[in-house]
Amino acid sequence: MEKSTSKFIRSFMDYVKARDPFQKEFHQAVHEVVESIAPFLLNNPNYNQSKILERIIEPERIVQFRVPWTNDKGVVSVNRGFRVEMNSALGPYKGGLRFHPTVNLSILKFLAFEQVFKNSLTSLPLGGGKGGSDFDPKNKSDNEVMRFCQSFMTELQRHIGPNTDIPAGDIGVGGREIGFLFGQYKRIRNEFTGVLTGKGLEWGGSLIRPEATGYGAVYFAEEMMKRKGESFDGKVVCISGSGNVAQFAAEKVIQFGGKVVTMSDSSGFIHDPDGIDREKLDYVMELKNISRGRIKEYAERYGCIYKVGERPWSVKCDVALPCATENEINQEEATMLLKNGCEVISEGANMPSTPEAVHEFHKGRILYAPGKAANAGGVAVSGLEMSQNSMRINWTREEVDGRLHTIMKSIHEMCVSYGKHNNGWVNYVDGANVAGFVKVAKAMMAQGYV
Ligand code: NDP
Ligand code: 2IT
Repeated sequence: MEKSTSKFIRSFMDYVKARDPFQKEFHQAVHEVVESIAPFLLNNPNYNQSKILERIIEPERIVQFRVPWTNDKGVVSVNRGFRVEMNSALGPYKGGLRFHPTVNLSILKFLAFEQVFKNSLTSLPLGGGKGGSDFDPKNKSDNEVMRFCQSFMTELQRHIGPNTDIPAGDIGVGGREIGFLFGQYKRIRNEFTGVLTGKGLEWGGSLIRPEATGYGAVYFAEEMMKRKGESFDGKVVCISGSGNVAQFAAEKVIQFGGKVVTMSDSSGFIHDPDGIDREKLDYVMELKNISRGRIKEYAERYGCIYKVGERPWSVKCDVALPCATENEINQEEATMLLKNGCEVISEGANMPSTPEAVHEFHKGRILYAPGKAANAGGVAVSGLEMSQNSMRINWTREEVDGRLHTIMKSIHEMCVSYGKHNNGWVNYVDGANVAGFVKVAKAMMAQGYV
């Protein structure tokens, strides 16, 4: 990297850190994007003159609110609710809600920032946002979750709308939570609109939305492999997580002839060398979505290995699909993956690899797709759900899946065209960041200093 470029990055990061010294995850996400786009900005001084970077890292609006609720025993708790409305240059704010005890402004700003570029890559008219709460849905009854969601939406409803800000799910927010949130929005506003995505099929949801993120991450990996004349057929695949994204990533890998050998949750991972087949995956789906149990129970049922408190990256594989959470692959684990022959990483989760891990993947010249490209299928189908809601029609499964597949292929092409080096190797991080950024930046320039 040229000296002037690294100086530019350093001085900008000093500015970001000085403003919000404790937002580590946000710094990490910003640094990755700025590293990719610095050469472009230095070549296009008009963007710098209009302070495009300073503007793009500053949320247009953040709302934070109190969420009081009572548990089944009548005990009162108070959680924090947030919505970060990051950027509306390309469309209304769009992005998920996360319910997890680790939720804070740093996490939500990093996620909202990533969402802006991800949504831009989908080529759909979507701005970027993210929200959530430090509420932990684990070990809560359905009624407790309902009361929490109702209290959360009682405040959030005044800030969102089908043409303003359209939340969806993320960690801890699935079909059950979206249902409770939607019910409360409708009750207060007296409107049946597409204000949330990930809705149930009978009440405005889209086919393939539950599958979209996991399928999309696998479609993206397939595109990367195709460029090398490879496919999923016969490949050994490690997946982390066992929630929405992990489950449908596993489903698509199985359909493509790959063998999924691991899944995990925050307590540990299972290693099933025989492969998680359709029947075993149905069991995982039942376990996680209905009985809401732990992945350990899989090992007890099928008699395979369970490692307490560990992540699956020590298991030998050809493809790794991190589908749990941020910073879940560190440098040491990245080195281990490479040493064991892993050649493809497609991120279902948001920012699951630390910067040091990404550095190892790049050094190893393997096929590495960052979350904002690889997991864009989820929000893409959310965009398709919004279109169907506006038109008041429902597309078939094949129609939506076909569109999802086309969008993932197109994101892959954009990454290649912006990230290809002279020797043919593709830096998908640079590709995704530059392709995603340029469109947002151009729109912001056209819309004046807002
Ligand atoms: P879920 O809540 O359905 O599942 C999350 C999974 O990850 C669970 O298995 C959970 O285990 C595990 N997990 C969560 N936090 C941690 C942690 N700190 N350490 C270890 N494991 C953890 O969420 P999703 O599947 O929807 O989301 C997974 C990832 O994908 C997130 O990074 C999310 O931002 C990203 N994503 C999701 C999209 C979507 O459409 N849902 C779209 C794009 C990205 P446990 O049950 O023990 O908590
Ligand atoms: O991180 C993400 O892209 C999501 N959680 C999905 C967002 C959405 O609006 O569907």
